[in-house]
Amino acid sequence: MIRVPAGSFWRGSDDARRPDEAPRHRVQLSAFELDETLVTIADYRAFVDATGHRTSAERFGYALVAVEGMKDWAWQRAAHASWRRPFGDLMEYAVSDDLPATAVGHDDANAYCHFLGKRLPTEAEWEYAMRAGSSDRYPWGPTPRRPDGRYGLNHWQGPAEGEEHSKNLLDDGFAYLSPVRAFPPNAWGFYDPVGNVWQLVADWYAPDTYKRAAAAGVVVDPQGPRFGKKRVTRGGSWWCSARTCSGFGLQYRGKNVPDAPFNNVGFRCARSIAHDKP
Ligand SMILES: [Ca+2]
Repeated sequence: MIRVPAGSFWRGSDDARRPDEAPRHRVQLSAFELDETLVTIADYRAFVDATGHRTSAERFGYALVAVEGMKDWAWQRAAHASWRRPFGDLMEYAVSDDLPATAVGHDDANAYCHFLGKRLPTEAEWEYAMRAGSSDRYPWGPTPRRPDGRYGLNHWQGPAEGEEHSKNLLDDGFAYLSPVRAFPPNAWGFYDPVGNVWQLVADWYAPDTYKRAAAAGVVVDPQGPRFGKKRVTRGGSWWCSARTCSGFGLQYRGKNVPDAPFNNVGFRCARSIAHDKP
């Protein structure tokens, strides 16, 4: 894990394209620790071997899966898909231990973190750590390409507009999931700060979270609303393309039904540090 010292950052934007990203406000955080990579298939297997945990996908008998050639938003129920086999019976797919564990619901992620004495990061902790000081859409700047011209995150590069997902041009090197250290880390050492998989965080989603926080002045260690129907996901995934999904990046607030097992959703764990208040 990487220790993130207490600090503060500006969250949201006054001219955001989406209302739930406004307004800009100051967030102050206590120190915490956070996994430097996404939880991998090997990590999750060790947890399941020790506890016998069954994920929501395993109880349902399917996970929600997207594949090349599929229409946008036409996610399919792939039989026998789970963290062990992210595409289930829908597609032959070579699984390796260093891919992120996917097709897990919020409870499945929580159970893993708690087993290790950890927890999911809050939405604010996630953004602070993934930004690593950046105020741009990506940790390295305003576009998906890093200053060296290479793509900095695993997302989807498709052909012409309107048929984005008909073919994966593979410009970033990966059709689907990528190993958790495949792309360079951000300035604080966190891998996959954006892209590869959406990342589950602790908070319930509400469209007015930022408005409430801003009304309180400087908000300290925000936890999000006490209740909700969907949980926040952040960062964007391998399925996000330039035109069909504006979600990949540091600002977009995704949301999922808690037990929905998508094969483009994963997580990393955090741990509180008792001292060192902001
Ligand atoms: Ca890709």
